[in-house]
Amino acid sequence: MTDEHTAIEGESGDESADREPLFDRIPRRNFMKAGAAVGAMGSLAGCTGVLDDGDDGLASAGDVDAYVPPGEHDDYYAFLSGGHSGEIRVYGVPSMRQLMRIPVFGRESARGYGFDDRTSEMLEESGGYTWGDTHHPRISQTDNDYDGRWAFVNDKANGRMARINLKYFETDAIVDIPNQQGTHGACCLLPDTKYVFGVGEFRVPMPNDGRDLDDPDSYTSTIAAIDPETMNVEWEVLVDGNMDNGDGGKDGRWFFATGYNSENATTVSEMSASDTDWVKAFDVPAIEEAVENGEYDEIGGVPVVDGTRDSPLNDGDRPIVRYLDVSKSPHGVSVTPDNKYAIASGKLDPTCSIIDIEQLGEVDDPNDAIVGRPNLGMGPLHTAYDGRGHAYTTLFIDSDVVKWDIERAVEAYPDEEPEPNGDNESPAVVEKIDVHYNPGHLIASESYTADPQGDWLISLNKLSKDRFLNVGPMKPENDQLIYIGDDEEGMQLVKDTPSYAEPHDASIVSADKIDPADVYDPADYDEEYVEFDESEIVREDGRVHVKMGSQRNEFGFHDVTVQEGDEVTFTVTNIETTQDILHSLAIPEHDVNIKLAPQETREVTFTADEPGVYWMYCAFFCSALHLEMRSRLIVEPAE
Ligand code: CUK
Ligand code: CUA
Repeated sequence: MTDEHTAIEGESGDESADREPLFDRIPRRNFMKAGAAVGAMGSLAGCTGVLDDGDDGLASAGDVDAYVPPGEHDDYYAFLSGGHSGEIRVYGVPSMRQLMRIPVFGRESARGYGFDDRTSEMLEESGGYTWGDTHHPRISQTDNDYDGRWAFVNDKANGRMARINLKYFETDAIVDIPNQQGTHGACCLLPDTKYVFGVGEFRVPMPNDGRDLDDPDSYTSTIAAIDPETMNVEWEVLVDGNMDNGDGGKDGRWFFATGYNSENATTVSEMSASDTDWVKAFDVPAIEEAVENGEYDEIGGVPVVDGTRDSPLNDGDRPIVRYLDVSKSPHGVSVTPDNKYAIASGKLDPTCSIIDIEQLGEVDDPNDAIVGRPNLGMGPLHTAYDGRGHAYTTLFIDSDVVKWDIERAVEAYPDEEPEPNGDNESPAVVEKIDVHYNPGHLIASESYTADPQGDWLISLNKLSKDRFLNVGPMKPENDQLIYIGDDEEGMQLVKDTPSYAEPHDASIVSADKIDPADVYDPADYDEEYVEFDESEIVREDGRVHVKMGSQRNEFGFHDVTVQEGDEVTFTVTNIETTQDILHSLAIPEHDVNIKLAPQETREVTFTADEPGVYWMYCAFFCSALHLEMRSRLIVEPAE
């Protein structure tokens, strides 16, 4: 998708983009799936034995080589959410090197995000909040496989959904979702990302305009279906109880959401009183039909369909929402790669509930579609897949990842399943590995597609305790890389990676499925591209528009003179075509800071309100004359 611009390379002398990724010369996927890859892989890559066998509770990782030599590329991109730091981090897997950070809901100065007019308007128009809480980065798919177009991520704090453009690895759209206070779950309806779903967590009065303040029974939450191209909310469905996480089925029909407060309570003890809560299964085509037939109320500017249990739309033989009783306060839910099951994790109950998706459409009582309840251990939160029939579930309280056999769990249900008391495990359990410590999500390579790669798994642990140098009372979290490609040897812990608060979920994507640009394409943005020698200053009644190019090592003007009180707009283009050569425009004491990657143009508007001389400088080290790349903004005193 970036053909025109990836060709611009030679000047920097950087050939690394042309190098084949590590291990790529062999048909690695099938090889790994055969489950005998470890030894051979080690010899191919030059086995270094990164961890030794010990009696410290770690599985042996002596044979797994996750070393990526200097100058070599990783096999995968991992997109991790940054929680209330409001960003997305990009790691390489298996090296776990942090490659990039993508600011989403908060300003970030190194990228000039939230400083230029375009991104600051986007943040302003999506609510004007200064922070967000990213949880679930999901990558767009076509035909149930990653298509490299977009990543989506929710804002749990302010009820928003953002889109990240994977050509430029930057946030290009944010929608403030009506009627949702906290948008928790985020996921795509597959196979082709027809919708991105935002799952509303906090129940509120509907609309939340001062009515029903102390009547929690009338609070509701919704799921929102967002068009990925326009980022418009197409419709919402209102439900009983709250919602937590969600996952979309792979054939366009079902969407699943967990919830932990069927009690409609407002305190923690009341919220966990009931022994069961719901998984809600949304029948998407049935909802679309209701919208088409006008069976909705318009609230907050969007069609809201009534999916509560008493709704007439849940009365006939094609209810729009099915409520399944699962054990207490389920948390994660994810659909298996073959679209056969949705698996919901118990959180306050040691079991996962396995929902048979085909039966769900046929049975009268949706509870009859629950075909397994393996007893896994304490605190199951999230589940990932290897494509070989295994599920991997994090056990928050036990600090384990448990690997289990999905079909074996279905077979064992209900007669062979032990009472869920934490001591007796399901016969479906294959093995457990200690993680350090208290995992939330986990993610396996391409686990959210129809074809997981089955080699790497990252356990996103909330606590690191004493595993890193002490950096004060706020410790890093610990993302642990685990090799899952060898069913004989079992899971092998390979690497600890300290991380800043707070990854919740991640997606791991094969490197060859993403094709980022090296330089910007001016056709992709609205700002006017300014050639260096066409720099000009346009003045009109107290407004000054400075259009200038920039290159090593100067801006289009050496001096720009304005009057105190002028509203000044700079439109600045970096005319370089060489990858890696960035400039920026920083103006001290005016809070001006825009980043300019090659061929990028940004605009920034401010008021020159203090007379004086201000050195406008380039903040990226762009050449030996980088420090000299500066011009004067001269603000003349008003008469
Ligand atoms: S939630 Cu954070 S550990 Cu947002 Cu997916 Cu479970
Ligand atoms: Cu341009 Cu430094």
